[in-house]
Amino acid sequence: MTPTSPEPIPTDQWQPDERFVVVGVIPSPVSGENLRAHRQALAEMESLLEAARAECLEVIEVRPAHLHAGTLISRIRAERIASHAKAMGATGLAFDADLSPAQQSNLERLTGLKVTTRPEVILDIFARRAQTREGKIQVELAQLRYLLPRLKRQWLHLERQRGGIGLRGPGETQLETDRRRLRDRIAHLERDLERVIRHRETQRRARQRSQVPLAALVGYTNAGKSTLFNCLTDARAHVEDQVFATLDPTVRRTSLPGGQPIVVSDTVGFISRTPPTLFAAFRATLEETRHAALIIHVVDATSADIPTHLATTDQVLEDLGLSETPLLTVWNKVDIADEVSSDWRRWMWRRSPSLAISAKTGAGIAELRRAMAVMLEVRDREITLRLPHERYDVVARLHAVARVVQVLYTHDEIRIRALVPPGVAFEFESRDQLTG
Ligand SMILES: Nc1nc2c(ncn2[C@@H]2O[C@H](COP(=O)(O)OP(=O)(O)OP(=O)(O)O)[C@@H](O)[C@H]2O)c(=O)[nH]1
Ligand SMILES: [Mg+2]
Repeated sequence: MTPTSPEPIPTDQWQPDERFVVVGVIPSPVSGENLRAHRQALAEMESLLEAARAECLEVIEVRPAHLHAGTLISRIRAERIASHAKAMGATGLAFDADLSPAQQSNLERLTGLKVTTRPEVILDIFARRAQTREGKIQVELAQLRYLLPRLKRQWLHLERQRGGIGLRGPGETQLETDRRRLRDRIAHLERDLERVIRHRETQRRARQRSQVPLAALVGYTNAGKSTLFNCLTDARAHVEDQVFATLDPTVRRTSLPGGQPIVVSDTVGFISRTPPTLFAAFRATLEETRHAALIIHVVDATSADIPTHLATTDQVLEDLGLSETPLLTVWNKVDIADEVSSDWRRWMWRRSPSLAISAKTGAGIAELRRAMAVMLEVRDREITLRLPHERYDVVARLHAVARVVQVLYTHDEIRIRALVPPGVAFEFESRDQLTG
């Protein structure tokens, strides 16, 4: 325990009336496929701003012949964009690029406008949406880690807001004090987070002991994970036509055809080019997923950039060490998909096993539940029991529901080894533990 817990540090929350011009930097030469992905990311930047309750006035594409170390795009270009943006009444420029702290502060100084980036916008949305204690700690941690190398710029911000004229940084001493405060707060939050994670781990172990397998819903943001979660579990998780509607993980128990109990989890959606600090923070949230018996990758069949959506989720799963977990891809929103494009069909054939569903209308859900049951069944658990001869009923039951690998009748007991489907494993669990 720390004797005094460092005060929360106010991060740079946006004002409700911020208006941005989005600047997309597309390094040339660019191929057709690449250009499409860039444009899709730019459109996504608009949804991100909207989710952050800011307005997007215009999107400007810049294709610099070469990148400038100090300002990414040329100073002249930056100045021109700034005067255009100011004429439109913009309060800032939102770069769909990962600006270094130096580039960001140089551009702010040069343009006299607030300059923000994709990671900052995502962090802001997360800060607004986090509900649980864990979510809040994680977001604050990610914000502070992002802020640390940008402290000087932040300070300049405040100075300008106060109407200060100087473009000087704070005195070294002030900066050092601020940095120390930030580091103290980060250390404090890390300890807090560790406690919360330990608690969650205990809950998870309890569930694992009860042998109920977990099916984790994962996928790109806005794919329909929460809608499907509700559909599968009769729950009322928050659904919204917006990126990052869900931040905090939810789990709920339900059963599959055949009566097998399972736990389904709904988690935060993924997005391409997630800020690394944010991903590190949300790893813990996805920790749950690491113990899944089955992963259900939900894909929005109406997406204009299916390859990026697939690749983003595949990459996150790989980073989490989940490449070996059984995976079922479900193509959602098929009730409207073909009106948009039939592209999804082409992609669907390449991924097996795949299913087409509509979480909204319920089409394909019965098939999905059956597929889940089948896929979970293949994950049998090996148990070894030692039974007194009079419990031949247990042996008979094992023969009926499991695959018996070996039976040994000794003088005073029956030793039996069997592969039991998770759905019925709980029946034998206490005996398995007794025999250790
Ligand atoms: N037409 C149609 N719309 C759907 C379907 N499934 C979900 N949607 C809509 O898609 C939007 C996003 O749905 P959510 O369930 O919030 O998506 P999510 O994947 O949980 O999103 P995040 O939590 O933001 O990552 C909502 O407007 C849903 O109503 C579907 O099968 N058909
Ligand atoms: Mg959701």
